[in-house]
Amino acid sequence: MTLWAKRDDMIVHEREPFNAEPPRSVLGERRLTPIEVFYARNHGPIPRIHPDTWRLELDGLLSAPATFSLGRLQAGFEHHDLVATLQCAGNRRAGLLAVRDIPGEAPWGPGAISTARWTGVSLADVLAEAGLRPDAAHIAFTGADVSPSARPPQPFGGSIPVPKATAGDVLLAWAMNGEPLPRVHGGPVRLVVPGYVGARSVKWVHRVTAQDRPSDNYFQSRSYRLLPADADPELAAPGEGLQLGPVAVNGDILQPEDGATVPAGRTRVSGYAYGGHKRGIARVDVSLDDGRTWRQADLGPEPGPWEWRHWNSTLDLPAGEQTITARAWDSAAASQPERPESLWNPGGYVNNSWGRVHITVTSPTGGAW
Ligand SMILES: Nc1nc2c(c(=O)[nH]1)N[C@H]1C(S)=C(S)[C@@H](COP(=O)(O)O)O[C@H]1N2
Ligand SMILES: [Mo]
Repeated sequence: MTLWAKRDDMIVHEREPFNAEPPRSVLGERRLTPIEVFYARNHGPIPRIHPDTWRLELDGLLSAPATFSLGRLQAGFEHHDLVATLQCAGNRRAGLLAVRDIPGEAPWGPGAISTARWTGVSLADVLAEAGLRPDAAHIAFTGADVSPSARPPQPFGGSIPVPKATAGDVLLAWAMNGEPLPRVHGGPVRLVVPGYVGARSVKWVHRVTAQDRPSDNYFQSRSYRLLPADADPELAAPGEGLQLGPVAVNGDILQPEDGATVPAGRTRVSGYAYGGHKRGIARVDVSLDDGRTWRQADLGPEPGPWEWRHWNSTLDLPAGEQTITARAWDSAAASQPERPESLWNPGGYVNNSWGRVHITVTSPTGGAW
């Protein structure tokens, strides 16, 4: 155990603020990601808030603004369990960095995605009690952490449109995989916005505001937006570009590890695929000739609506330098784009290009004895 009770094989991009992802091999093992290897993405110092003193303020376009303690929240509303995948918009940024530099952004591999069972109350229920007014179009969240990387420095925040906030699947969550929500993951209480980029699942949430426009928080209006490839992020006006919300199909290979040396012959290849917002995973294909020919992988059991899906295939690997490629198809028959070159953007977000690992396959006779 090292930082924040994470396993010591985590790939730590930054210690302060703490940013870390699990290695590929760890993610493929199960449906729920154990907390000790769940990726962590932070933009500032992690606040310490006692559950007894935590309060949630609801304000803005509401007929009955209110303040909730954790006890009142837990006593006042029905509890829900939801298995949901969280994926950072920067997941797999390393593939974009290989195309062109993205100054100041961490080179996340394919591990900025994890899945947990979250327990909490439905944001829709809480908003209904607070009397959401018809002129409210967005629900904004504010966290208790102050990010020095924001300009100007400010608490982390963001917003989601009212239809998503009131759909019933967004949780104010206090538990993760059956344990009290750990501090590093937003404890005592965080948002879980399934199907949206991780940035909207605001941790250490203490304020929920109903308003007529998206949040003007730095992390909504400046960061976590998709700018065109030729835009200058310093010059682009706040709110310009596509503010990231719903996630599209993505996936990658988890086994074998990129750069691994494996013996020739039958080898198990496995990975994850995530359909994103309201889409399931319908098929996964794997290729040994960078997409000229494909074969279908075996899909894991049909998951819940907000979960990733694991897949595997056994490939007969010939000796030599090999590239294994994988692409997922979602339930709307959309698939992952072929190359990161076609996706490059100044923030290095949403790289959902084909999964690729380069490996060395040794022939049985070429062994080192
Ligand atoms: N208050 C707050 N909430 C936050 C963040 C943050 O830095 N501060 N990071 C966001 C981002 S970008 C992601 S991807 C997820 C990561 O959640 P995790 O650290 O529990 O994996 O939290 C989101 N919520
Ligand atoms: Mo993120």
